[in-house]
Amino acid sequence: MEIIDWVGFLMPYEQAVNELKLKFSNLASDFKKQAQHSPIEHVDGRVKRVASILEKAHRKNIDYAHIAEKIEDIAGIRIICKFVEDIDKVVEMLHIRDGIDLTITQERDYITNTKPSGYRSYHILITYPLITTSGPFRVAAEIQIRTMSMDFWATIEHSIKYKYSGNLPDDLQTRLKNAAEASFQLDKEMGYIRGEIVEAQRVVQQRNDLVDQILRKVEKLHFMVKFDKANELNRQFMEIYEEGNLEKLQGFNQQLSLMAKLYNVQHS
Ligand code: 0O2
Repeated sequence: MEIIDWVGFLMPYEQAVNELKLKFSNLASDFKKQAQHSPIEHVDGRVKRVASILEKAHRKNIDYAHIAEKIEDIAGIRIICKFVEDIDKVVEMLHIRDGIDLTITQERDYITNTKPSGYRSYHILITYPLITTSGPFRVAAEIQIRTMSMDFWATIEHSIKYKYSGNLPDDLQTRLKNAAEASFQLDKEMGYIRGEIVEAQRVVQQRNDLVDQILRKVEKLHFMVKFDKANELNRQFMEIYEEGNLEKLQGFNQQLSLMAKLYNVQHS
């Protein structure tokens, strides 16, 4: 049997995981910077461990020479969302990228078609182009899109299944099924109050941004023009902040902008 150079074999997959993770994380930051709800909560990625690749090859009767073509989830990206609705948005965004910086080869909707185990997640299989030292190259990758609740369940179930090598005792299987149902109900309930949650997040984000802007301006006024009333501004800020009135904070921020203009202080 031919010896596989695993380090060299896995290198392009690592590159693909790193690039894809960065792309989707940047997308999430863009939404947040524009004070919009990001359908992407966070992004994880991993290259399958050699032991898991060998186990899968053995389970599916795949010859070692065909591992690269037949095992399509050696590179894996996981996009975690808050709401089920966000999953549709992420899928839509991936469709837009299809043929641009990735190519979709297959989709598996385990949300509509929940697996008998109770597993829910949306899988998109892709090929991803890489430029390596030996030239252009396409690697297969699997993107799993799921809510936090689906992810929690899947992670727990995966480790339990691993511990029992797939042969779960009946009572454990029943409990996991119940937990899958609870996870489904949680997603449903959160979906009903999605609007409220998104609005609350927007207000918190807006308040945090305002506080950052105000403190930056006070700091600049203090250090750049030795503004002797900086302490007084800080006191006023704390008073308004503790009152928790967003409009007053906005007004105070505008007042500081005028002051900064008057003293010719550049601020971002
Ligand atoms: P790992 O360790 O996460 O990489 P199939 O063709 O259906 O027999 P295949 O090719 O594995 O199987 O595809 P499938 O079913 O879409 O599964 C791909 C991955 O989805 C799995 O990879 C798991 O990560 C996840 N998954 C699928 N079913 C379940 C499930 O019932 N429970 C949990 N927790 N995860 C699941 P691996 O290689 O199995 O595992």
